[in-house]
Amino acid sequence: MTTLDTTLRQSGTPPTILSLNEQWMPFTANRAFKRAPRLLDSAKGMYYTTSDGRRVLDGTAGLWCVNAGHCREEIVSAISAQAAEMDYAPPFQMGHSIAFELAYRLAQITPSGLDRVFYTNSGSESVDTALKMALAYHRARGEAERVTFVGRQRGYHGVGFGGIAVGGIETNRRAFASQLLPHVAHLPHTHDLERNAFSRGQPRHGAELADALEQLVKEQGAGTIAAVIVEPMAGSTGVLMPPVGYLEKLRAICDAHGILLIFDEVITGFGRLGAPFGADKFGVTPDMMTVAKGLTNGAVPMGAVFAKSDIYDAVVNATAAGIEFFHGYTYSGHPLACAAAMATLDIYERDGLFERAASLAPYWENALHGLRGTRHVIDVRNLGLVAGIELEPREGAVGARAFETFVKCFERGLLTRVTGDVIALSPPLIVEKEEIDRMVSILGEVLSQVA
Ligand code: PXG
Ligand code: PLP
Repeated sequence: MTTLDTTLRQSGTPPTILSLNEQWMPFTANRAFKRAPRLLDSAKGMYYTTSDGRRVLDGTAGLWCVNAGHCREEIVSAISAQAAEMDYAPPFQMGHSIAFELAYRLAQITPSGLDRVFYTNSGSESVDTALKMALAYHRARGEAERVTFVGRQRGYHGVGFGGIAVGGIETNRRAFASQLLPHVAHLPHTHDLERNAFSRGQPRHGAELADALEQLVKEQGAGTIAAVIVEPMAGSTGVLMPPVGYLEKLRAICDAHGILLIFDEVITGFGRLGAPFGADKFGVTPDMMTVAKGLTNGAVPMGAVFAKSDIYDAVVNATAAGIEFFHGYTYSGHPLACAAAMATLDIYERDGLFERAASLAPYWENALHGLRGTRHVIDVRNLGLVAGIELEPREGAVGARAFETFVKCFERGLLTRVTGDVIALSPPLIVEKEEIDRMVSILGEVLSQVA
């Protein structure tokens, strides 16, 4: 049995022997972790404190979600006040005011037309919900034969069966490949180191990759395709920026053939790119948008789908009476999540955090591109307050070098995130220039030391 002596705890709680055996950890090398755990105990602003009392600079906003920084007083007290006022309310055939109030507020900041809000509890649930909405929409309009979903190679859309079917990360699909959705196609990914390495912002080459959608339409017939789902900037797969003109092209092809365009903005939503949403940053408006993470600053799980009112109207008006959309979650619009989201939106607005991200972006870009020339680095890409640093893989051990870098950075007080041989950075939008410099210098030192 794996045990952990926590006598080093600083919090004053009595020393206990904590077992690591029972929790089956998500997306984690369970055995290696339990041999050498990395444990976080508390968080404030830009920093975590580890179980052995070290401060760690949060270079990843938790997991791309704590955009306003950790443990903000306003969010903490909003959650606690709501818990005392009304802990839970059933969302089916019943309503409560804060859920409507939040939806109204969200509709004010979403791109024009995306003003219908459906609540979920995660990005994965948002994706499944949006895919179902696409089918319901076409059925409602008498086009029930539009069933195919088009995703993209290397796409990440969470871990529901819908999300892994349209997703394009092979390791997430392989063990489940025998039971995925039957009508799915994938566009090529847009990663092109040969032409685009060390691009600042959107890369110049690759808009033509969107033509694969036109080709699919030719092969399958437009009348069979329900929706295209893409991340406007692909995060989880290793930070892939959309080439200039690419998203515009996808939008035009979808428009020409009556195909819905879904942007999965679970990472890009709520200021990450220096604009409210990726749609704003890139000037391309989808028909639906999936969000989660930054919606509540990560403080309470919550996701949502934003849909154009035409989609809502078509689905709702197609039913003579009764329930129009047979879908929903026990915790859709959970009062604590709504309270957290309202307080989060207050902070984003009052502190101008989306604008702050935009104004820091040039500094961020210069600092990160300072890693060009550092050992192992074969690409640096950036947009808003996101960066991907791609390393030359070690021969025969894809991902090993980046994982070692992650562990060493953590030991030196910097939290990073790694997928394959890409190190991703996405700090809270409250980050200071001095902290950006520190991230880059820790990362640079570690890279010059790892084999
Ligand atoms: N869509 C996108 C675009 C995401 O980035 C999800 C859906 C799923 O959300 P939930 O809340 O179900 O996890 C995500 C989540 C990483 C990493 O390491 C990224 C995510 C999740 C976990 C790890 O980059 N994104
Ligand atoms: N499984 C069972 C047995 C349930 O009763 C429910 C909800 O009532 C669910 C799963 C779905 O749970 P959720 O609504 O939290 O997604």
